[in-house]
Amino acid sequence: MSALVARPTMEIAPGAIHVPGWLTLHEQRELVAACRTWATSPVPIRHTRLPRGGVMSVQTVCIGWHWQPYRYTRTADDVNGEQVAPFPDWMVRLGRRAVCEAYHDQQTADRYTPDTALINFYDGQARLGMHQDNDEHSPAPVVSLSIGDSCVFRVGNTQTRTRPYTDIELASGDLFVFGGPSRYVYHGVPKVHQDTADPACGLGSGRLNITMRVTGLTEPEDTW
Ligand code: MD6
Ligand code: FE
Repeated sequence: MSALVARPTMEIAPGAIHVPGWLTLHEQRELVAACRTWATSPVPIRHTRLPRGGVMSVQTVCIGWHWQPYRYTRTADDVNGEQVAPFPDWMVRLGRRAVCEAYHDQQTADRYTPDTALINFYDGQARLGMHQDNDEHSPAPVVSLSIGDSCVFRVGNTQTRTRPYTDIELASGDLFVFGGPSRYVYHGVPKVHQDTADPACGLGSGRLNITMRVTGLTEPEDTW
């Protein structure tokens, strides 16, 4: 949807850059198609189990490495034990383009080599509590792409999961990059605005978010 009022690129906090409408509708549809495939196999999308027994309201499937709270593994041991789908080269290139767009620094972009992505699906009721992304062993930026219904994205601070924070809207096609001094800020998704997406994005309902990361991990074989 072309907005009546243009939403400019904004640095929400140092190193936290929001680029509205970065993905074309064509790119959004291609990403949705890829995510639909990853959502079925080799590891089906599901509500991640939390250490204290609950489940997340968001549904997640991973590529490259499988994430569970506090750890990354190659196999989805809490789902079906299968090795997750490989992280494709085209997504590495997309991640580099995103970092270049956010920081206008070709060298930083060229060095950026994400090796995992968490693909989150939100139905109308799903939420994501305030958290830090600190299970990665690398301080490289996290690249976030949103498709489908818009949401409130809460960008906090590195010290506490409470105020001060800034609420922004992430809409279909938006890019958000978390790096530098903002790499470890608390953030969350307190609300999804149902039925706000342009159906041309490829998603009938709900919200899709893809976050690319650098795990900083290597295969056990690599350490020999
Ligand atoms: C989401 N994203 O937007 C969840 N993490 O649905 C995240 O948790 C996130 O968007 C780190 C950086 C950007 C993000
Ligand atoms: Fe996160």
